[in-house]
Amino acid sequence: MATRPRALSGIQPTAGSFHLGNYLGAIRQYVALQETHDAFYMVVDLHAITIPQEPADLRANTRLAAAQLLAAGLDPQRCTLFIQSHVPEHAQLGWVMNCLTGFGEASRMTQFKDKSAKQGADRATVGLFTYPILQVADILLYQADSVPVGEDQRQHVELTRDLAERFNTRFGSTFTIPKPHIVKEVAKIYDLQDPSIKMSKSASTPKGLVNLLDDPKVTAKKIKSAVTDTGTEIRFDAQGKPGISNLLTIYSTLTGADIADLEQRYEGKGYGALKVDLADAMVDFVTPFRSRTQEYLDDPETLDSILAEGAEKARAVAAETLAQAYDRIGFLPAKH
Ligand code: AQP
Repeated sequence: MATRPRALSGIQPTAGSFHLGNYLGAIRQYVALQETHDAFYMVVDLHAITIPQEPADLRANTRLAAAQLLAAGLDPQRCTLFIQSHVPEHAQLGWVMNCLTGFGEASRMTQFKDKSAKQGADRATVGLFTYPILQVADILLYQADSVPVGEDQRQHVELTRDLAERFNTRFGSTFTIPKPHIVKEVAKIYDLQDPSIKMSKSASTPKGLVNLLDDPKVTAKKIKSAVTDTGTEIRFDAQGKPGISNLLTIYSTLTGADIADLEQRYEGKGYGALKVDLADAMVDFVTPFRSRTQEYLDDPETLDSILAEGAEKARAVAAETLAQAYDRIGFLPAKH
């Protein structure tokens, strides 16, 4: 049997719930790729501590993140799901990649600029500055061909490609050069109250952010009070009608309906009708999602054993890649 291409991605356990942008931009792609790829997905707790975390919250959110990924459709029979800190090779290869990255090159990462601005210049850590480089190691350890992410992560996958090529040129062919897997239509889901910015847990106001684990009634209300544009026509026009276009994207992706069909269905009906139906579609989606997440949380033994098995499978791959990279660099092998 031909081996499948590899996919790798990670998501941070930095909130009590994933939001709709995380789900549509990234997690749906994780679920799809497990059918066609040898897929590795991780909860990136090492990345989470680039911003201060309360230890008890971090622990709880890490479990919650794993439970939500399973509830969203990741199947441990078809993919490898693990916690990043359970595989120490990430930090080890991360150091190597730090030593290959130019300071100016790292300084150009726009995510660092955004995130450090939110933290305040004095409070941003060196870890926040170098987190894209840890992400490089995350991807290269698994020899990933494809990296499903939202648009905001494109620059980091480009950095990964650059560093993989640099390492391969300097030390001999070692790493697969990965490609971002970004689905254009959902690459950037926008804030419901300000459709000029991406939906994000740190930048969005509570009314602009749809958390998947919120009470469905709250979610329905947020959809119904989403900012729309002047006029009444329901038409996809990302520039001229960003609010309604965002709602059409969300509706189309959740229900599988074509945007053109939606435009026809709502012709002459006004924004209210679309919002009511989208609110219903959201409730239909989040209600079972919430209960499936709760089922995993209520059964910590099963969750732990899925994560233990995932870490074991991930370590086998990561250790082999790291050993090869260490050897190429010229590190003296340890004799046991
Ligand atoms: N609005 C979005 N639209 C599409 N994709 C998105 N992603 C995040 N927001 C959107 C994608 O979700 C994946 C996980 O991202 P993460 O672990 O980096 O989550 P995050 O950055 O903590 O999410 P936020 O809300 O964007 O956090 P802040 O506010 O801290 O920056 C990634 O693939 C990401 O592209």
